[in-house]
Amino acid sequence: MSAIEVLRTTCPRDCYDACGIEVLRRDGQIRVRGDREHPVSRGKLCRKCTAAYNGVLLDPDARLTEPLRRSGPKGAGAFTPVSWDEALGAIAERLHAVAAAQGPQAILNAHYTGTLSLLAYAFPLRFFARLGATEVDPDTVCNNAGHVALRYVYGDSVDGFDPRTARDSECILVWGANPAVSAPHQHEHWLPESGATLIVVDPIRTETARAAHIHLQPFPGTDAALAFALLHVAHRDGLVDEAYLAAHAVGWDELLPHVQAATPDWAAALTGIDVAAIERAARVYAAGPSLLWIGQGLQRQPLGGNVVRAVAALPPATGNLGRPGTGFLYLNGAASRRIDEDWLASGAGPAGDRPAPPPPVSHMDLAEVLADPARAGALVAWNINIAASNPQQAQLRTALSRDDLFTVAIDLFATDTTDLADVVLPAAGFLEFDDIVASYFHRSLSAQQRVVDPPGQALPNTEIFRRLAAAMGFDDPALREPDDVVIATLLERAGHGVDFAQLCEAGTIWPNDEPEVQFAGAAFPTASGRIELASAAAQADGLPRTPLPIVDARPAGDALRLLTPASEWTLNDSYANDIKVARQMGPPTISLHPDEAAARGLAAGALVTVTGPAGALPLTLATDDGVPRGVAYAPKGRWPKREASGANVNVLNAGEKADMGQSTAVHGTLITIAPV
Ligand SMILES: Nc1nc2c(c(=O)[nH]1)N[C@H]1C(S)=C(S)[C@@H](COP(=O)(O)OP(=O)(O)OC[C@H]3O[C@@H](n4cnc5c(=O)[nH]c(N)nc54)[C@H](O)[C@@H]3O)O[C@H]1N2
Ligand SMILES: Nc1nc2c(c(=O)[nH]1)N[C@H]1C(S)=C(S)[C@@H](COP(=O)(O)OP(=O)(O)OC[C@H]3O[C@@H](n4cnc5c(=O)[nH]c(N)nc54)[C@H](O)[C@@H]3O)O[C@H]1N2
Ligand code: SF4
Ligand SMILES: [Mo]
Repeated sequence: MSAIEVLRTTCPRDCYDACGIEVLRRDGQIRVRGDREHPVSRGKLCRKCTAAYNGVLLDPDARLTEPLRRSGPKGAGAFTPVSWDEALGAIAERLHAVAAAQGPQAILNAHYTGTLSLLAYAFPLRFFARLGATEVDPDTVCNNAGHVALRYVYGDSVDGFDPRTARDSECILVWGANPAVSAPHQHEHWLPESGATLIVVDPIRTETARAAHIHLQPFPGTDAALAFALLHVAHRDGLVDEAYLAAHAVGWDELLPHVQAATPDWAAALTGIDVAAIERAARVYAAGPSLLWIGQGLQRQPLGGNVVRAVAALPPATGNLGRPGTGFLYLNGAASRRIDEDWLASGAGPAGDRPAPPPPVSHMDLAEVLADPARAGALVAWNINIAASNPQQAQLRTALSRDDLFTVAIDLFATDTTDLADVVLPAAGFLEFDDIVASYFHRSLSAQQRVVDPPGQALPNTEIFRRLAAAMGFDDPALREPDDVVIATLLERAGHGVDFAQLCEAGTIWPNDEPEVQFAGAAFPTASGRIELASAAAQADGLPRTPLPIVDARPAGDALRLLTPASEWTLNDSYANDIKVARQMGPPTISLHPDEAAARGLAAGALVTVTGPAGALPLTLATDDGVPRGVAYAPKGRWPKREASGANVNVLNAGEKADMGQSTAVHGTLITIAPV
């Protein structure tokens, strides 16, 4: 037997952590574990990835290993293996035919974050830009309302605090994020080791909330009232940084009347949080230095954009911006590590030399658009499992079953989405190709290394789209650039003085030795060059000039507000097909407060029918006193085809939009529950 090699790579999933991974390899067999020297993973991956990366990901029987063509009715799961040439030839022929008959905008490009590694995520977009396809705006299924809101206020949503600055923080306010599940290493290490007072705002008493010094538990969709009340206390108690506002913000005068009206008593009545807790949290946060983590769960609400604008007023108003230990984070984009994402996604120079793409479509409208032959002749779904993660699950299935819709699906596994496709292409997993990972929390840059061969004929996204471009007769050099050249160019442009071999050796680098201070230069890319607490841009878009102290109405009658956030055991919809993960997940449940269940005559363990605006779903009732009255909790991430009902929680979700960015308001879903 040969010696064991130890190789470094990085988890590229849609997760804040971007863990460093150690791969032990001998005779072509590998075992995956956390990199002990990596400051984030510290020798331990999350439990779901430990299972899946040593389980279903390496299981050739579970993986797609060859291109497939449908050989039975849509959705029946009957496919015949074909060669890459035949599959790509068939795709090229149909895409050309749709483009000729209807125009290329009738070809839809649906993609998201199955992998966030830079090339596999973005290089294929060069192909779609050349084609002139309609993009299904990726962030509309996740976090676009928050992006739009933060751009109104700061001109930028992807330039967050550097987490290392927490060493100078006295308080960390986590607002509508649940790192115990969605960023497990930040929950386990970063938060407690900061030594800061931890304030968590979450309607659910999550593990993150349990670990907090102060847990504020608002009714979902009432956070703007809380934000205004915190500003009220800060203002009343002389904790507003008038000098910072005068120098760097516009619109505080317009906000102030709302702030003065938003007493803690008023907010307590709307949010359900008691006055003393509001007062205490306001003083601790305002005293600072404080960090604000704006979670993605926070803005998946009917008024989610307004909520984020209101919350985003806290850092400048209290002087918690522009000095060590302060700032806010929604996401840290790769540009903060000088990665040229525009070039990666287009291969071209500045945006000016490209033809304008057709207007994007929201994921909230995808089912409707796909049902319309005039608008949708073909769909390419890659890096996403729309039949599990999108709203209007039943309507989407019907649309995907249209005989005259040509669907290509690209994945590692046979998902609900690939089952409904005409051509299925097998994608390589992250252990099987080289790439770069840029965490969206840490300001680090990491290598993703090929440590094992892909199963069968699977190929990375990049190579699939290079070959498809060739099959289509597109000969633009940008569509043919090999991965090693793209990687080298990205690293060279970033100018951190490392090439890919050096990055692989290091695993992860932090381009700056010292934490950067967010907005240290107080240069805000808004129209005024300042923080816009009142925004003419928002007004021009038909929105209020300032955030408003408004909340969602409480559900009427016996309706409950359903929250379906991240699940501990899946990463979005991934890993539900891993045997160990599936065992841990158990049957699908919906949790209510014990008093809520009792008031409805429902006992834990009962089978209930949950009815939402788009459909109904049988679930097992559970009770949890961390869930408030009037709210139900059922995490996302199950595969419809693995459920007895053939559906998951998105069968309930009608695709209601938030107030900004055509984005999802999934946590605004109202349901009723009845015994089966
Ligand atoms: N009810 C409800 N629904 C939600 C949400 C919610 O909170 N509640 N959250 C929403 C959010 S935040 C998001 S981000 C979406 C996520 O929804 P999705 O993007 O659909 O979920 P993922 O599981 O991240 O990835 C989808 C697929 O990508 C595949 N994949 C992984 N790596 C690769 C690769 O290298 N190449 C290719 N071609 N495929 C790959 C995986 O196998 C997986 O099947 O779901 C949304 N849906
Ligand atoms: N294990 C695991 N990790 C993941 C994912 C996963 O599916 N599983 N998904 C990844 C993806 S795609 C994303 S976008 C991130 C998301 O990760 P986070 O940013 O943590 O967001 P969510 O988990 O969607 O929701 C966080 C919290 O928001 C709360 N919430 C819901 N409504 C409200 C409200 O009205 N007000 C307030 N204050 N809180 C509210 C929910 O109760 C939940 O606990 O996680 C990533 N990490
Ligand atoms: S999903 Fe997140 S926590 Fe799990 S291994 Fe990947 S980066 Fe780490
Ligand atoms: Mo997401």
